[in-house]
Amino acid sequence: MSTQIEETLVLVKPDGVARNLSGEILRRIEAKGYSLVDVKLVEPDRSLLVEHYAEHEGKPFFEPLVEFMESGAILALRIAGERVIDGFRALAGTTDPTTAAPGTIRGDLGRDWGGKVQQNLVHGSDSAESAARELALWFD
Ligand code: IDP
Ligand code: MG
Repeated sequence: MSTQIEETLVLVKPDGVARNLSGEILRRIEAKGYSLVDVKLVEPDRSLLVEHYAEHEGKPFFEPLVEFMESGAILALRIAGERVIDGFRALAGTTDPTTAAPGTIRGDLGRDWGGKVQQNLVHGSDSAESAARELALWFD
């Protein structure tokens, strides 16, 4: 079995930064054994967010999602480790924070707050292709 080191993009979304959970989220990533390669606090242009979420364009939650992502600072992380792409998705938990499993970032720290969009604290790339595309968008 290959032990190739992967990299993935993690975003602490505006709800996570505003709730001062960046440190807790970083703690979980480091405790799992992944390493931090690069990090920056950003307030991205709308065009970057539209590009980032291109696969969801046209869906009913697309516009509220982009507005939510524009609502405050985002902490972008480039992290590395063996199988980190799947590993971080497991740490994050499933998309809906109300029903995400306890023990995960979304399950322990998130819930629905009555907004129009799921404020689920983090983004993680979902495949090697997405990771390459998204890291280029946010870091290059
Ligand atoms: P993921 O972040 O778990 O990969 P995606 O399906 O890629 O989930 O959706 C991107 C983001 O869009 C989610 O993290 C969440 O913030 C939001 N979202 C996804 N599905 C819905 C929905 O049905 N209603 C509202 N917001 C949603
Ligand atoms: Mg996704």
